[in-house]
Amino acid sequence: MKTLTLRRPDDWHLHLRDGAILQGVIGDTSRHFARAIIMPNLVPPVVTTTDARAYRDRIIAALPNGDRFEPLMTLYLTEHTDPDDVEEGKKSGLITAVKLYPAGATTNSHGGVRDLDKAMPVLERMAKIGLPLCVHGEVTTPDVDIFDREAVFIETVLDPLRKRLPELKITMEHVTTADGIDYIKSSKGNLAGSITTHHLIINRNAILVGGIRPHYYCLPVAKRENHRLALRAAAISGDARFFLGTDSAPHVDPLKECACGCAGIYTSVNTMSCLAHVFEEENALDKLEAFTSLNGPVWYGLKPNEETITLEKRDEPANFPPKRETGAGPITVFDPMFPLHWQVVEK
Ligand code: OTD
Ligand code: ZN
Ligand code: ZN
Repeated sequence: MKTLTLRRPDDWHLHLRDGAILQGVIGDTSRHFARAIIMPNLVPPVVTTTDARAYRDRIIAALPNGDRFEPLMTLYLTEHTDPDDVEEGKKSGLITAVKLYPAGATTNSHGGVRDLDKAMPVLERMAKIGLPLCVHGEVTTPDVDIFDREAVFIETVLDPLRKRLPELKITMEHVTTADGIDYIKSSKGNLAGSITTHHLIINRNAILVGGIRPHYYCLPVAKRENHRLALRAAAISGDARFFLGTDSAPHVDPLKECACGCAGIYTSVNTMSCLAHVFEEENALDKLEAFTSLNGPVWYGLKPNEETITLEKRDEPANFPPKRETGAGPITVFDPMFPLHWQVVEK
């Protein structure tokens, strides 16, 4: 039997929600991951240090007994965010990053930023104190095709911002295009990118071929095959600027399976199995640890985890539950459309 031992992974982009969903999903992350950057797009969003502290407490309270897991908190950037509050959040050790959602770009982002100029005082302070900005890198203007939103964002928002404030450390989250990968690779510094599990596995056909498949719909929407291949090449390259951010985004089934379904794919349950499969397929199992456990901590100025996890490749494929039942309803688990032979050995 093949086995693979890695330092315990971290998830550098995760949605845990709140209440019954948080309660239902947190264990799927804390089972395998030591830390995760927690997205602030609750309703209402996590905008102040006080909000973030209270949310962190709710996450800790929801953890299954005995699980050690550290939520790394973020603030949702608005045009009214107070630079002093952000600085205090960083100094107290509570805040790991600030999140930029262009208004309307994804789930619960209507309160995001419309005019980046209005957020410049906060961004300047972040540059000064070394606090990273995580960005959802898509423009939302109606004249831009949804498949081009990322490329246009790089050209019209990200690149100008980086020129204006080169000291600001920016994570381009959930990169979905070859354009994004090339832009990060060509940058001289202060820029890194997270890649999701599902964007390494599906292209846009998964959403549309043979019927509309809402459980493969997420934002940024999956792109053409050439983009998926570029993401794979970056993930397995060992390049320290690329690391895992699952963007696992649970929604209960009724909100996905309807005429106007929510965006989001729930991958926390089987992410490590999926990634081992992908990296093996690419003959790059030796690079998996860099992607899941080493590159992210370096970027965020943290130590890699001391603990390890072991994966085993079994003859029998794993039997993941198709749905995670929660107090708010069932949440469909990502189906990679191939059998998963790699499994984390549960302690
Ligand atoms: N994408 N769904 C959600 C967020 C992300 O852009 C994202 O980070 C969500 O449901 O919160 C999604 O498809
Ligand atoms: Zn996003
Ligand atoms: Zn997300």
